Amino acid sequence: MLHIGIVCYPTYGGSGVVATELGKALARRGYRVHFITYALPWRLDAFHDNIFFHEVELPNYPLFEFQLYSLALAGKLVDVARYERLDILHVHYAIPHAISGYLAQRMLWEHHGMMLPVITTLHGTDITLVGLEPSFYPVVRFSLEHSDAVTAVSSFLAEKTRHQFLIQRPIEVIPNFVDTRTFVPHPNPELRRQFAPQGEYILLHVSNFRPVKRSPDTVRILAEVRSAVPAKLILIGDGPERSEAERLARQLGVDEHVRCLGKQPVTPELLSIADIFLLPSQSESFGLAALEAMSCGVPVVATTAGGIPEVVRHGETGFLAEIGDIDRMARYCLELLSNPKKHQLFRERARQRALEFDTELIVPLYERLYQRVLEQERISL
Ligand code: GMT
Repeated sequence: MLHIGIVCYPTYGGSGVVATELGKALARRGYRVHFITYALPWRLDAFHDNIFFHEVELPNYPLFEFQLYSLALAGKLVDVARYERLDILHVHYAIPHAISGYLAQRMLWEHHGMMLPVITTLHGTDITLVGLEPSFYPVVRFSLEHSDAVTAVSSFLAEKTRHQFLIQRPIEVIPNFVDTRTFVPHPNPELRRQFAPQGEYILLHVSNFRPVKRSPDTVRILAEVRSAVPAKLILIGDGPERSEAERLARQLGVDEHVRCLGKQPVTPELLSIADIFLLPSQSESFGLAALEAMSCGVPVVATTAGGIPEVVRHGETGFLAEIGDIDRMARYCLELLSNPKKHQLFRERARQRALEFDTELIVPLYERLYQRVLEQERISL
Protein backbone atom coordinates (compact mmCIF):
# COMPACT_ATOMS: atom_id res chain seq x y z
CA MET A 1 0.00 0.00 0.00
CA LEU A 2 1.15 3.51 -0.75
CA HIS A 3 2.76 5.78 1.80
CA ILE A 4 1.18 9.21 1.40
CA GLY A 5 2.41 12.50 2.87
CA ILE A 6 -0.24 15.15 3.50
CA VAL A 7 0.59 18.79 4.17
CA CYS A 8 -2.15 21.12 5.37
CA TYR A 9 -3.02 23.90 7.80
CA PRO A 10 -3.93 22.33 11.13
CA THR A 11 -6.16 25.22 12.15
CA TYR A 12 -9.94 25.75 12.15
CA GLY A 13 -10.67 26.00 8.42
CA GLY A 14 -12.05 24.11 5.47
CA SER A 15 -8.79 23.17 3.73
CA GLY A 16 -7.42 21.54 6.90
CA VAL A 17 -10.71 19.72 7.47
CA VAL A 18 -10.73 18.33 3.91
CA ALA A 19 -7.07 17.24 4.14
CA THR A 20 -7.62 15.57 7.51
CA GLU A 21 -10.82 13.79 6.49
CA LEU A 22 -9.09 12.63 3.29
CA GLY A 23 -6.16 11.27 5.32
CA LYS A 24 -8.53 9.45 7.68
CA ALA A 25 -10.46 7.93 4.77
CA LEU A 26 -7.24 6.83 3.05
CA ALA A 27 -5.95 5.28 6.29
CA ARG A 28 -9.19 3.28 6.62
CA ARG A 29 -8.51 1.98 3.12
CA GLY A 30 -5.11 0.70 4.24
CA TYR A 31 -2.76 3.48 3.06
CA ARG A 32 -0.11 4.75 5.46
CA VAL A 33 -0.77 8.44 5.88
CA HIS A 34 1.80 10.92 7.22
CA PHE A 35 0.57 14.39 8.19
CA ILE A 36 3.36 16.95 8.11
CA THR A 37 2.48 20.34 9.58
CA TYR A 38 3.25 22.62 12.55
CA ALA A 39 0.51 21.33 14.91
CA LEU A 40 -1.84 18.39 15.18
CA PRO A 41 -4.72 18.96 12.71
CA TRP A 42 -7.75 19.73 14.83
CA ARG A 43 -9.97 17.02 13.32
CA LEU A 44 -7.29 14.41 14.02
CA ASP A 45 -8.86 14.06 17.42
CA ALA A 46 -8.29 10.39 18.24
CA PHE A 47 -5.90 7.56 17.54
CA HIS A 48 -6.23 6.22 14.01
CA ASP A 49 -4.39 3.19 12.77
CA ASN A 50 -2.11 3.96 9.79
CA ILE A 51 -1.92 7.68 10.59
CA PHE A 52 1.29 9.37 11.67
CA PHE A 53 1.92 12.98 12.59
CA HIS A 54 5.24 14.77 12.03
CA GLU A 55 5.54 18.19 13.60
CA VAL A 56 7.50 20.84 11.72
CA GLU A 57 9.73 22.57 14.24
CA LEU A 58 10.65 26.17 13.70
CA PRO A 59 14.22 27.01 14.61
CA ASN A 60 14.46 30.38 16.30
CA TYR A 61 17.37 32.75 15.92
CA PRO A 62 17.49 36.46 16.85
CA LEU A 63 18.35 37.35 13.25
CA PHE A 64 15.03 35.90 12.03
CA GLU A 65 12.48 38.63 12.48
CA PHE A 66 10.00 36.44 10.60
CA GLN A 67 9.53 32.71 10.95
CA LEU A 68 10.91 30.69 8.05
CA TYR A 69 8.13 28.09 7.96
CA SER A 70 8.33 27.35 4.21
CA LEU A 71 11.97 26.34 4.55
CA ALA A 72 11.50 24.37 7.75
CA LEU A 73 8.62 22.50 6.10
CA ALA A 74 10.72 21.70 3.01
CA GLY A 75 13.50 20.32 5.21
CA LYS A 76 11.06 18.24 7.24
CA LEU A 77 9.49 16.87 4.05
CA VAL A 78 12.87 15.62 2.86
CA ASP A 79 13.37 13.87 6.17
CA VAL A 80 9.92 12.27 6.32
CA ALA A 81 9.98 11.28 2.64
CA ARG A 82 13.30 9.49 3.04
CA TYR A 83 12.75 7.71 6.34
CA GLU A 84 9.05 6.92 5.92
CA ARG A 85 9.57 6.04 2.24
CA LEU A 86 6.80 8.30 0.96
CA ASP A 87 5.45 7.42 -2.49
CA ILE A 88 3.54 10.62 -3.02
CA LEU A 89 3.12 14.05 -1.42
CA HIS A 90 -0.29 15.75 -1.41
CA VAL A 91 -0.28 19.40 -0.34
CA HIS A 92 -3.46 21.33 0.51
CA TYR A 93 -3.63 25.13 0.02
CA ALA A 94 -0.93 26.35 -2.35
CA ILE A 95 0.74 28.91 -0.07
CA PRO A 96 3.40 28.03 0.95
CA HIS A 97 2.86 24.27 0.76
CA ALA A 98 3.24 23.87 -3.01
CA ILE A 99 6.61 25.64 -3.17
CA SER A 100 7.89 23.79 -0.07
CA GLY A 101 6.84 20.54 -1.77
CA TYR A 102 8.65 21.52 -4.94
CA LEU A 103 11.81 22.40 -3.00
CA ALA A 104 11.71 19.07 -1.17
CA GLN A 105 11.17 17.25 -4.45
CA ARG A 106 14.26 18.86 -6.02
CA MET A 107 16.44 18.13 -2.96
CA LEU A 108 15.29 14.50 -2.80
CA TRP A 109 16.05 13.98 -6.47
CA GLU A 110 19.41 15.74 -6.60
CA HIS A 111 20.81 14.53 -3.28
CA HIS A 112 19.18 11.16 -2.85
CA GLY A 113 18.04 10.05 -6.32
CA MET A 114 14.52 9.75 -4.93
CA MET A 115 11.51 10.83 -7.00
CA LEU A 116 8.59 12.20 -4.97
CA PRO A 117 5.57 13.30 -7.03
CA VAL A 118 3.77 16.36 -5.62
CA ILE A 119 0.03 16.94 -5.96
CA THR A 120 -1.37 20.36 -5.08
CA THR A 121 -5.02 20.84 -4.11
CA LEU A 122 -6.29 24.41 -4.35
CA HIS A 123 -8.93 25.41 -1.82
CA GLY A 124 -9.92 29.03 -2.24
CA THR A 125 -8.17 32.15 -1.09
CA ASP A 126 -4.81 30.67 -2.08
CA ILE A 127 -6.06 31.55 -5.60
CA THR A 128 -8.79 34.16 -5.19
CA LEU A 129 -7.16 36.43 -2.62
CA VAL A 130 -3.78 35.72 -0.99
CA GLY A 131 -2.23 34.20 -4.12
CA LEU A 132 -2.92 37.41 -6.03
CA GLU A 133 -0.67 39.46 -3.72
CA PRO A 134 2.16 40.63 -6.01
CA SER A 135 4.80 39.04 -3.77
CA PHE A 136 3.11 35.63 -3.81
CA TYR A 137 1.75 35.56 -7.36
CA PRO A 138 4.90 34.39 -9.23
CA VAL A 139 5.63 31.79 -6.55
CA VAL A 140 2.12 30.35 -6.75
CA ARG A 141 2.20 30.32 -10.55
CA PHE A 142 5.61 28.62 -10.63
CA SER A 143 4.68 26.01 -8.02
CA LEU A 144 1.43 25.14 -9.84
CA GLU A 145 3.28 24.76 -13.12
CA HIS A 146 5.74 22.41 -11.43
CA SER A 147 3.32 20.27 -9.43
CA ASP A 148 2.84 16.79 -10.88
CA ALA A 149 -0.92 17.30 -10.66
CA VAL A 150 -3.18 20.14 -9.56
CA THR A 151 -6.73 19.75 -8.33
CA ALA A 152 -9.35 22.32 -7.39
CA VAL A 153 -12.37 21.81 -5.15
CA SER A 154 -14.84 23.33 -7.64
CA SER A 155 -15.12 24.14 -11.34
CA PHE A 156 -15.30 27.80 -10.35
CA LEU A 157 -11.89 27.57 -8.66
CA ALA A 158 -10.30 25.61 -11.52
CA GLU A 159 -11.50 28.23 -14.01
CA LYS A 160 -10.39 31.08 -11.79
CA THR A 161 -6.92 29.53 -11.50
CA ARG A 162 -6.54 29.16 -15.27
CA HIS A 163 -7.72 32.68 -15.82
CA GLN A 164 -5.85 34.51 -13.03
CA PHE A 165 -2.58 32.57 -13.26
CA LEU A 166 -2.59 32.09 -17.06
CA ILE A 167 -2.08 28.38 -16.55
CA GLN A 168 -2.53 26.01 -19.50
CA ARG A 169 -1.98 22.74 -17.65
CA PRO A 170 -4.91 20.51 -16.71
CA ILE A 171 -6.55 21.21 -13.36
CA GLU A 172 -8.76 18.37 -12.21
CA VAL A 173 -11.90 19.21 -10.27
CA ILE A 174 -12.35 16.94 -7.26
CA PRO A 175 -15.11 18.36 -5.09
CA ASN A 176 -15.08 18.34 -1.33
CA PHE A 177 -16.87 15.54 0.44
CA VAL A 178 -18.73 14.70 3.63
CA ASP A 179 -19.11 11.51 5.63
CA THR A 180 -22.88 11.17 5.27
CA ARG A 181 -22.98 8.35 7.82
CA THR A 182 -21.58 10.63 10.52
CA PHE A 183 -23.26 13.85 9.37
CA VAL A 184 -26.83 12.61 9.59
CA PRO A 185 -29.97 14.41 10.78
CA HIS A 186 -29.78 14.05 14.53
CA PRO A 187 -32.91 15.44 16.22
CA ASN A 188 -32.27 16.51 19.81
CA PRO A 189 -35.26 18.44 21.24
CA GLU A 190 -33.47 18.97 24.57
CA LEU A 191 -30.46 20.64 22.87
CA ARG A 192 -32.79 22.67 20.69
CA ARG A 193 -34.64 23.95 23.77
CA GLN A 194 -31.37 25.17 25.27
CA PHE A 195 -30.95 27.57 22.36
CA ALA A 196 -34.60 28.28 21.58
CA PRO A 197 -36.59 27.82 24.81
CA GLN A 198 -39.81 29.35 23.40
CA GLY A 199 -39.72 27.22 20.24
CA GLU A 200 -38.08 29.98 18.17
CA TYR A 201 -36.60 29.14 14.75
CA ILE A 202 -32.85 28.64 14.64
CA LEU A 203 -30.47 30.11 12.05
CA LEU A 204 -26.87 28.85 12.15
CA HIS A 205 -23.58 30.08 10.70
CA VAL A 206 -20.18 28.40 10.90
CA SER A 207 -17.04 30.16 9.71
CA ASN A 208 -13.63 31.53 10.48
CA PHE A 209 -15.10 35.05 10.55
CA ARG A 210 -12.68 36.41 7.96
CA PRO A 211 -13.95 39.41 5.96
CA VAL A 212 -14.68 37.20 2.88
CA LYS A 213 -17.32 35.38 4.93
CA ARG A 214 -19.36 38.57 5.59
CA SER A 215 -20.40 36.99 8.91
CA PRO A 216 -21.98 40.24 10.24
CA ASP A 217 -24.58 39.87 7.45
CA THR A 218 -26.00 36.89 9.37
CA VAL A 219 -26.89 39.29 12.21
CA ARG A 220 -28.60 41.67 9.77
CA ILE A 221 -30.55 38.72 8.33
CA LEU A 222 -31.60 37.65 11.83
CA ALA A 223 -32.84 41.16 12.64
CA GLU A 224 -35.04 41.16 9.51
CA VAL A 225 -36.32 37.64 10.09
CA ARG A 226 -37.19 38.54 13.68
CA SER A 227 -39.37 41.40 12.52
CA ALA A 228 -41.72 38.67 11.18
CA VAL A 229 -41.14 35.53 13.29
CA PRO A 230 -39.29 34.67 16.53
CA ALA A 231 -35.81 33.37 15.72
CA LYS A 232 -32.36 32.83 17.20
CA LEU A 233 -28.94 32.89 15.57
CA ILE A 234 -26.09 30.58 16.55
CA LEU A 235 -22.58 31.55 15.43
CA ILE A 236 -19.83 28.92 15.54
CA GLY A 237 -16.15 29.70 14.95
CA ASP A 238 -13.94 32.67 15.59
CA GLY A 239 -11.90 35.20 13.67
CA PRO A 240 -11.35 38.87 12.89
CA GLU A 241 -15.02 39.80 12.34
CA ARG A 242 -16.56 38.02 15.32
CA SER A 243 -16.51 41.12 17.49
CA GLU A 244 -18.05 43.18 14.66
CA ALA A 245 -20.89 40.64 14.49
CA GLU A 246 -21.37 40.93 18.26
CA ARG A 247 -21.25 44.74 18.13
CA LEU A 248 -23.80 44.81 15.32
CA ALA A 249 -26.11 42.50 17.29
CA ARG A 250 -26.07 45.01 20.15
CA GLN A 251 -26.60 47.94 17.76
CA LEU A 252 -29.60 46.24 16.12
CA GLY A 253 -31.00 45.22 19.51
CA VAL A 254 -30.89 41.47 18.80
CA ASP A 255 -27.91 40.56 20.99
CA GLU A 256 -29.97 38.44 23.37
CA HIS A 257 -31.01 36.33 20.37
CA VAL A 258 -27.47 35.72 19.10
CA ARG A 259 -25.31 33.02 20.67
CA CYS A 260 -21.60 33.11 19.73
CA LEU A 261 -20.13 29.74 20.63
CA GLY A 262 -16.60 30.44 19.39
CA LYS A 263 -14.38 27.62 18.11
CA GLN A 264 -16.28 24.41 18.74
CA PRO A 265 -16.29 21.02 17.14
CA VAL A 266 -19.03 21.22 14.50
CA THR A 267 -21.05 18.15 15.46
CA PRO A 268 -24.02 16.64 13.61
CA GLU A 269 -26.06 17.21 16.82
CA LEU A 270 -25.37 20.93 16.73
CA LEU A 271 -25.93 21.30 12.98
CA SER A 272 -29.18 19.33 13.22
CA ILE A 273 -30.88 21.77 15.56
CA ALA A 274 -30.74 24.46 12.86
CA ASP A 275 -33.68 25.28 10.60
CA ILE A 276 -31.49 27.16 8.14
CA PHE A 277 -27.73 27.40 7.57
CA LEU A 278 -26.54 30.88 6.52
CA LEU A 279 -23.52 31.47 4.27
CA PRO A 280 -23.56 35.09 3.07
CA SER A 281 -19.96 34.98 1.72
CA GLN A 282 -18.27 37.51 -0.52
CA SER A 283 -16.11 34.74 -1.94
CA GLU A 284 -16.40 30.99 -1.43
CA SER A 285 -14.77 28.36 -3.60
CA PHE A 286 -16.99 25.54 -2.31
CA GLY A 287 -18.63 25.98 1.10
CA LEU A 288 -17.77 22.80 3.01
CA ALA A 289 -19.60 24.01 6.13
CA ALA A 290 -22.81 24.29 4.07
CA LEU A 291 -22.34 20.76 2.73
CA GLU A 292 -21.98 19.37 6.26
CA ALA A 293 -25.18 21.19 7.27
CA MET A 294 -27.01 19.84 4.20
CA SER A 295 -25.90 16.35 5.10
CA CYS A 296 -27.72 16.87 8.42
CA GLY A 297 -30.85 17.88 6.50
CA VAL A 298 -30.46 21.64 6.92
CA PRO A 299 -31.32 23.86 3.91
CA VAL A 300 -28.91 26.68 3.08
CA VAL A 301 -29.53 30.35 2.39
CA ALA A 302 -26.37 31.75 0.83
CA THR A 303 -24.95 34.03 -1.84
CA THR A 304 -24.18 33.09 -5.44
CA ALA A 305 -20.46 33.62 -4.72
CA GLY A 306 -17.87 31.37 -6.41
CA GLY A 307 -18.55 27.65 -6.17
CA ILE A 308 -21.60 27.81 -3.84
CA PRO A 309 -24.06 27.17 -6.73
CA GLU A 310 -22.15 23.92 -7.46
CA VAL A 311 -23.19 22.69 -4.00
CA VAL A 312 -26.46 24.44 -3.12
CA ARG A 313 -29.25 24.14 -5.70
CA HIS A 314 -31.27 27.36 -5.77
CA GLY A 315 -34.96 26.67 -5.15
CA GLU A 316 -34.30 23.01 -4.29
CA THR A 317 -31.86 22.60 -1.41
CA GLY A 318 -31.78 26.24 -0.39
CA PHE A 319 -31.81 29.71 -1.88
CA LEU A 320 -29.07 31.93 -3.31
CA ALA A 321 -29.00 35.72 -3.47
CA GLU A 322 -26.60 38.41 -4.65
CA ILE A 323 -23.73 39.23 -2.29
CA GLY A 324 -24.93 41.69 0.37
CA ASP A 325 -28.64 41.34 -0.52
CA ILE A 326 -29.80 41.03 3.09
CA ASP A 327 -33.48 41.67 2.29
CA ARG A 328 -33.63 38.84 -0.18
CA MET A 329 -31.79 36.37 2.07
CA ALA A 330 -34.15 37.27 4.95
CA ARG A 331 -37.16 36.83 2.65
CA TYR A 332 -35.85 33.43 1.55
CA CYS A 333 -35.52 32.41 5.20
CA LEU A 334 -39.10 33.48 5.88
CA GLU A 335 -40.30 31.63 2.78
CA LEU A 336 -38.98 28.40 4.29
CA LEU A 337 -39.83 29.08 7.93
CA SER A 338 -43.42 30.07 7.22
CA ASN A 339 -44.08 27.11 4.97
CA PRO A 340 -43.48 23.85 6.90
CA LYS A 341 -44.19 21.58 3.93
CA LYS A 342 -41.73 23.41 1.71
CA HIS A 343 -39.20 23.50 4.53
CA GLN A 344 -39.48 19.73 5.02
CA LEU A 345 -39.08 19.15 1.26
CA PHE A 346 -35.95 21.34 1.20
CA ARG A 347 -34.60 19.44 4.21
CA GLU A 348 -34.99 16.14 2.38
CA ARG A 349 -33.51 17.46 -0.83
CA ALA A 350 -30.55 18.98 1.04
CA ARG A 351 -29.76 15.56 2.50
CA GLN A 352 -30.19 13.90 -0.95
CA ARG A 353 -27.85 16.44 -2.54
CA ALA A 354 -25.22 15.88 0.17
CA LEU A 355 -25.26 12.15 -0.59
CA GLU A 356 -23.82 13.01 -4.03
CA PHE A 357 -20.69 14.27 -2.21
CA ASP A 358 -20.25 11.28 0.06
CA THR A 359 -16.70 10.35 1.09
CA GLU A 360 -17.09 6.92 -0.52
CA LEU A 361 -17.74 8.53 -3.91
CA ILE A 362 -15.11 11.26 -3.85
CA VAL A 363 -12.07 9.68 -2.14
CA PRO A 364 -11.68 7.10 -4.96
CA LEU A 365 -11.14 10.05 -7.33
CA TYR A 366 -8.04 10.97 -5.32
CA GLU A 367 -6.92 7.32 -5.27
CA ARG A 368 -7.17 7.15 -9.06
CA LEU A 369 -5.26 10.42 -9.37
CA TYR A 370 -2.43 9.04 -7.19
CA GLN A 371 -2.22 5.94 -9.41
CA ARG A 372 -2.18 8.04 -12.56
CA VAL A 373 0.55 10.34 -11.29
CA LEU A 374 2.70 7.41 -10.17
CA GLU A 375 2.22 5.74 -13.54
CA GLN A 376 3.30 8.94 -15.34
CA GLU A 377 6.32 9.08 -13.07
CA ARG A 378 7.30 5.47 -13.84
CA ILE A 379 7.03 6.14 -17.60
CA SER A 380 9.16 9.29 -17.37
CA LEU A 381 11.99 7.57 -15.47
O1 GMT B 1 -9.45 29.76 1.29
C1 GMT B 1 -9.55 29.83 2.51
O2 GMT B 1 -9.96 30.80 3.16
C2 GMT B 1 -9.06 28.68 3.24
C3 GMT B 1 -9.94 27.57 3.27
C4 GMT B 1 -9.90 27.23 4.71
O3 GMT B 1 -8.95 26.58 5.09
O4 GMT B 1 -10.77 27.72 5.43
O5 GMT B 1 -11.30 27.69 2.82
C5 GMT B 1 -11.54 27.30 1.48
O6 GMT B 1 -11.47 25.90 1.42
C6 GMT B 1 -12.61 25.17 1.85
C7 GMT B 1 -12.30 23.69 1.70
O7 GMT B 1 -11.99 23.36 0.39
C8 GMT B 1 -13.82 25.60 1.05
O8 GMT B 1 -14.97 24.87 1.44
C9 GMT B 1 -14.04 27.09 1.26
O9 GMT B 1 -15.11 27.48 0.40
C10 GMT B 1 -12.81 27.87 0.91
N1 GMT B 1 -12.98 29.27 1.34
C11 GMT B 1 -13.03 30.28 0.48
O10 GMT B 1 -12.99 30.14 -0.73
C12 GMT B 1 -13.19 31.63 1.09
